[in-house]
Amino acid sequence: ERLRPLIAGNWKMHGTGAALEQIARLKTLLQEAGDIESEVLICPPATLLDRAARRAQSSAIRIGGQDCHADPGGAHTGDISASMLLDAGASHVILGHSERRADHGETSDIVRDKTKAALAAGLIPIICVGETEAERLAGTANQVVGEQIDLSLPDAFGETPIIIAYEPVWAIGTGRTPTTDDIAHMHAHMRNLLVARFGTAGESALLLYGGSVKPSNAEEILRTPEVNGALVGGASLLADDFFSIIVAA
Ligand code: G2H
Repeated sequence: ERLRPLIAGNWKMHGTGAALEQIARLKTLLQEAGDIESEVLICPPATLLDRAARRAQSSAIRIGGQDCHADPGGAHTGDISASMLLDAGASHVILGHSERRADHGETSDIVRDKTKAALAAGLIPIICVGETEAERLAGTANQVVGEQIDLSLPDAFGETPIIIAYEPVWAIGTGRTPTTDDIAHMHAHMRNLLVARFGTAGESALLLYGGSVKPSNAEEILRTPEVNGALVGGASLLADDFFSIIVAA
């Protein structure tokens, strides 16, 4: 049985109020298209969450955060808790993106704590993993991603679906992508690890690919075995580009 694909847009640190027009445009495109198989998610900057959620109302577009704190509240200036994201209209949260791991020193242990916090608040976490170019060249990509999965995931997800995004660091925002063979191998490796640890929840886990997904390569990537969707950065900023990736799934 084919898992329902998830196409998630990660706006990163892009967008002020004017960018909400892209959500309105996407809403129109989706309405005109009628039945779309994929689930559609947009993760705007935190400042836009509430307005984005309002714009997305009565459409199939869901809204997510890009990070949350591991604690439910407290003296953490500048941070945002999982329940705050939920309150602002988010259903999902991206965790452990390589930019967070690099810019903010997020280790897999921290990502696991954040994942627990997201689950406790009722958010669906999207946990990011991926090797650097040096690790790929050294032949350790499988081991690195395996360790990230082992450590970044808590032991129980309850009823919440497990969603992992495989984002090779060297493919992010560079226009370079792995071959579909390389993606298929890594996704099969991740599937095996998840099934071994979580059983049927691992079988139904959504394995997204991320890193320079764009309209011109989306179809090929999205029909690669064990790819259940995409996490899209740059190409999610314009509704028309993002829409063509959505319909390619
Ligand atoms: C990878 C991806 C979205 P881009 O980070 O998370 O970004 O599609 O711009 O490579």
